[in-house]
Amino acid sequence: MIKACIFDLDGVIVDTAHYHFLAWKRLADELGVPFTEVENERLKGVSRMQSLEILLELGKLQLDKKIKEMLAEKKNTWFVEYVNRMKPEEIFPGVKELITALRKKGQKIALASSSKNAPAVIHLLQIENLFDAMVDGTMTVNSKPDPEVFLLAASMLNLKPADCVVFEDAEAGVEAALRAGMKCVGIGSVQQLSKANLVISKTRDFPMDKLSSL
Ligand code: B16
Ligand code: MG
Repeated sequence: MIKACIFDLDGVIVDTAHYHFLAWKRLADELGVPFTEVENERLKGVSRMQSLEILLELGKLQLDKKIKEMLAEKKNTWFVEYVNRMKPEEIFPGVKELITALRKKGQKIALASSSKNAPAVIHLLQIENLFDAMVDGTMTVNSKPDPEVFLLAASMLNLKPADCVVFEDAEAGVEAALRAGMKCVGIGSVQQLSKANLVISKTRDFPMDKLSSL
């Protein structure tokens, strides 16, 4: 029986995925790396440094560790600039209502994000009180598609993986959820997220009556 709903942040609760894309695109342009929304799909859900590695691979660039750290930091500074302009109203429509309704049904709610900026984003959106547990990129060693972030969320809720369903917009995140032994609702296109148990185009479209039959 599903007892907890675990939410990814970027692309599921708020469109920070777009701000990640804008910041990576800016860096890619500086480096002369061809980069569009298509290539960006590979970066979703993946840690900052791994995302940079993918970008460098696309541009066939090999750089030393110090330069890579500087570039990752630069991208993050831009991302933080975009995010700091965000208003609480930028939360995806219907998400607060969905989480509140799930809580009323007795579901535990957790956040499980690869982002080290997740606590700041949650604070900006003023939604800390919606979560029983929060896991972010500072608390894990391995990022999605590794299941670590979701397993940690389940253990913080004192629940078994099989009791949890994950809401994810990234292919790497869907893989991580399934590897954790959890159910997964994909947010986005069926083509990209075909491995999920159910795919919906927007988080607010989740049919709550499907919770028990995922
Ligand atoms: P940061 P999520 C992920 O967040 C993003 O999808 C991914 O694009 C980003 O690279 C990663 O966080 C790390 O973010 O640079 O802020 O630590 O989708 O798992 O909520
Ligand atoms: Mg995401």
